[in-house]
Amino acid sequence: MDRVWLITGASRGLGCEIARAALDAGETVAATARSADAAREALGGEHGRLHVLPLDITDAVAANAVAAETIKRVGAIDVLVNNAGYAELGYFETFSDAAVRRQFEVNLFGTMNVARAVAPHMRARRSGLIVTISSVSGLVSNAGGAVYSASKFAVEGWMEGFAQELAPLGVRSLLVEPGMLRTDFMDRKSANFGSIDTPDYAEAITQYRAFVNEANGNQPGDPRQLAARIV
Ligand code: NJP
Repeated sequence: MDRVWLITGASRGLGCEIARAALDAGETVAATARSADAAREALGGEHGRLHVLPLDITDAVAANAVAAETIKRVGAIDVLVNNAGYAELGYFETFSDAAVRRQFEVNLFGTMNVARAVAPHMRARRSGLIVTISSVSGLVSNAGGAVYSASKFAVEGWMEGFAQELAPLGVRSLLVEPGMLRTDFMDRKSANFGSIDTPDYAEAITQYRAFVNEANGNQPGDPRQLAARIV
C-alpha cells in the first residue's frame, strides 16, 4: 500500500518505531516532533517518502499548519498516529496545579489539537484511520501515576465518543493501550517526576513502574514489535 502517515512524537520511542515500520512497508511518512532535527536524525534523513516537520502538539495553529503542509506535499493523510505524550509521575499531593495542567495540555488537549486538524480532511475523503496511543494507565490507575492516568482516562473517554462520530463517515479509529515499553518514557528526558525532591519520590516511582510492568507480565515490551503490529 502507499498510504500517508502523519505521526506525532516521532523523534524517539514508539512514534519513531512506527515511522520506521511504515517506511519499511513502503508507505509515506510525515514525522513530527518538537525536535525535528532529532526525528530527522533518528529516521536517517528526509527523502521522497519521509517528510519531517516540527510540531509541538499543544499549539493548535501549528497542528493545523502541519496537516495542511502534509496534504500540500503528498496529497493526503490516510493514517494519523496521535502518539506524542509524556508522564507526570509521583504522588498527587506533591504536584503543582501547573504541572497537572501541563499534563492535560499535552496528553489530552494536544492530542485533540492534532485530531481536530486532520479529521475534516479524512471526513471529506470519507476515508482514514486515527490511531491513538493511550496506555494501560488509561484503563487502570495506580499510586504514582494518578495524574498521568487521569490524562489517559480523559483521552480514552474523548476518543471513544469521537470514534463513534467518525465511524459512519468512513473514518476508523484504533486505541492502543501499551504497558511498559523499552523507550525513554520513564527517564528524566520524557517524564516529569512531581515528587523528585521529596522522600516519597522513589516509592511512588517504584509503585508506578511495578504497575505498568505487570501489564506486560513484567517484561518491558519491545516498541518495535508494537509498531510492526500497528502498521
Ligand atoms: O515516549 P518517549 P514513548 N509535542 O518519551 C514527543 C505512551 N506510553 O515513545 O517533542 C510534540 O520515548 C517527543 O519528542 P520531542 C506515552 O504516554 C508509553 O514511550 O522532540 N511532541 C518524543 O518523540 C505516549 O503517548 C509507555 O521531545 C512531543 C515522543 O513524544 C506514547 O506511548 C507506556 C511533545 C515521546 O517519546 C509514546 O511514548 C504506556 C509535545 N508537546 C504508554 N511532548 C512506555 N514507553 O512505557 C513529547 O503505558 N513529545
